Amino acid sequence: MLTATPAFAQEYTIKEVTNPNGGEHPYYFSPDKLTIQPGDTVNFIDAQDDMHDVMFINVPKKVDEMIMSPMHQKAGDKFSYTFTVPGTYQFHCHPHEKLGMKGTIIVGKPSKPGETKTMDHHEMAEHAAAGADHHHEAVSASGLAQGTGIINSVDADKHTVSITHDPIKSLGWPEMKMLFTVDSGVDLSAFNAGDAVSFTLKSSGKDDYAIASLKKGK
Ligand SMILES: [Cu+2]
Repeated sequence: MLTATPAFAQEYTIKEVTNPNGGEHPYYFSPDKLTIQPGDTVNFIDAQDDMHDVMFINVPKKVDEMIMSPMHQKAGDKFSYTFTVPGTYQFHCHPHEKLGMKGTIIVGKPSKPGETKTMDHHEMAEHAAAGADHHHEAVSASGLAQGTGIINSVDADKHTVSITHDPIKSLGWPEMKMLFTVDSGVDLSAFNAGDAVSFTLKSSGKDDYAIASLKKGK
């Protein structure tokens, strides 16, 4: 044949990993960088029983849909997507976004500056079919989300508290160590590292939560 034969579409796997040893990077995608060709499919697979999802946050401008998985909870939970538009795709796991769980897929060749767009997945998630699990929906429905956990440290000057919280189902969050800003009305002098606490969260800005109330005991 004189014409070029198109390559067969390939399948790739990216694992959603919870590192049992914790450390600096307790959550990550493996691999977190992948180059594929248009028409190839990537399977994102939960590597263990833990909560992760996949949200594409920056994609080539010609992509006309939101690329977002439902929340994965069990080993083997899978989300597959076939990439047709060439360019650079960036994604993250929403619960672990701030812990650096993110990755990049290049389809064909990388996008040049200005050829990609940011996807507003927070807004779109509310309209997605799977949105019932999604925390923005949960929060807009109730205004507040409830949580429990153990205090790691208190910073009275900055009015923040570090809490290792239990899974917060309404937000789709697994157990995590998180730093929260606390409402000025809460007296932090009563709290110390090691305290078991219950708290309510309110949405503060697009992607953040603040503690609206805090009390001792789970
Ligand atoms: Cu994750």
